[in-house]
Amino acid sequence: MVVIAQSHRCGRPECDVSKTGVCVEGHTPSESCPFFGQATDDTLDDFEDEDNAESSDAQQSVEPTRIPLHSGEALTPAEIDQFLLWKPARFVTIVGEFDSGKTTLICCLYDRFLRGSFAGHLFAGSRTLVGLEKKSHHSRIDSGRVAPDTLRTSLSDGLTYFHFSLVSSEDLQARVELMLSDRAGEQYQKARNNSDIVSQLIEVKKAQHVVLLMDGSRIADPIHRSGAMQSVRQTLRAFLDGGALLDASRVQVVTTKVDLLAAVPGKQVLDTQLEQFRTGLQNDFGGRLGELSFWEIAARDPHGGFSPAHGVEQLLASWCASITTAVTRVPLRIPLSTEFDRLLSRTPMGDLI
Ligand SMILES: Nc1nc2c(ncn2[C@@H]2O[C@H](COP(=O)(O)OP(=O)(O)O)[C@@H](O)[C@H]2O)c(=O)[nH]1
Ligand SMILES: [Mg+2]
Repeated sequence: MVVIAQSHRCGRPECDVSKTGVCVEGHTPSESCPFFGQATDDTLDDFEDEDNAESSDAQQSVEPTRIPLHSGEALTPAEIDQFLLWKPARFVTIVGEFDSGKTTLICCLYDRFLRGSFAGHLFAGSRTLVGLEKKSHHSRIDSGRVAPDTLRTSLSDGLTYFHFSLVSSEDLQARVELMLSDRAGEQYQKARNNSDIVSQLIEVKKAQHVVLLMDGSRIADPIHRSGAMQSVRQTLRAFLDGGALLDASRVQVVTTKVDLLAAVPGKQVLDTQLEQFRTGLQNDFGGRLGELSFWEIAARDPHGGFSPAHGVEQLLASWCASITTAVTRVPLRIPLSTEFDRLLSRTPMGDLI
C-alpha cells in the first residue's frame, strides 16, 4: 500500500512537491497549482489495486451468505428437510421391485402435466425440473430410441424425490406440494428379508401414501405370477413387522402395465387369482393399516392400446385429496386481563381461546 498524504501529492508525475514542498510549475503557495492534491496515474493504479483488494475482501466476506441456486435435480432427503422449512409437502412413497414401473409412473405424470391440466390439477412448477427432464428424455423421440424407455434408477442414487407443485383447476389458491420418492427396486427387494434395511427406509414412515407396485409384466406370465404376488405380500408384512407401516398408514397396491394383462391367455383364471390375492391381503393386513386399497394402471403402453397414464388420474386425485383428520379442539382457557389480549378473541384465532 502506498502512503501519500492526500493534501501534498501532485497530479504531474515529474513534480516532487510531496517530498520537497516545491512546485515544479513554480506556484507559491504550492496549493495554488491546479495539479496540487490530484492523484497521478501511478498512484491511481495503486489506489485501484487497494480498492480491488478491499472489494475482493468484501466479496469473500459476502461469499458464505450467498444463496445457492437450486440445481433442479431430484431432491435428496437433506434438501427435503430444507424445503420443509419453507413449505409443508405431501409425500408419496413408491415402492416396487426393479422394473416394476416406479420411474415410468413419475415420468408419465410429468408428461401429462406438460400437456395441460390433469386429475383436476394444473402444474405450477417443480424444484426438480432438470431431474424430471433427464428421466423423461428416454421416453421421447429426440432420445433417438425406437420405443419409449425409462432411465434406470441405480442403487447408488439412494433415495431421491421428485417435486410437483400443483394447483386445483377450480381454486387456484388450493396448492399442494407433492413429493414422489424414487429409489432403486433392489433396496426394496433386500428389505423384504432384512428388518435392518426396513428401518433405513425413512421414506415409508414419512409418507402420507405408500404405493406398492405389483409388476404387471410378471403377473401376465403364469410362471412368475405367484412370485410377483408373493413379493407384494412379503413387502407388506416386512414393513408392518419392521414398524415402517403403522395403523394409520395408507397403502395402495397398484398393478402396473395392465395393458399386458388385457390379452393374456386364461384371463378369467388370472382375474380370479387377482381377486383372491386382494381379498387375502385385505383379510391379513387390512386391520393393521389405516387404509388398504387396490388400483390398476398402464403408465405407458408402448403399443398405444391404452391411453397414456391410464388409471393414474384417479391415483393422483387420491394423493391430492385433502386428508381430513378429526381434530378435537381443546380450549386453551387463557385469562385475558388486558384489552390488548382481548383483541385476540375478535380474530379468527378467537375460537381457540
Ligand atoms: N407395457 C408396459 N410397459 C411399461 C409400463 N410402464 C413401464 N413400462 C416398462 O417397464 C420397464 C421398467 O420401468 P421403470 O419405470 O424403469 O421401472 P423401475 O425400475 O421400477 O423404475 C421399462 O422398460 C418401461 O418402459 C406400462 O404401463 N406398460
Ligand atoms: Mg427406476
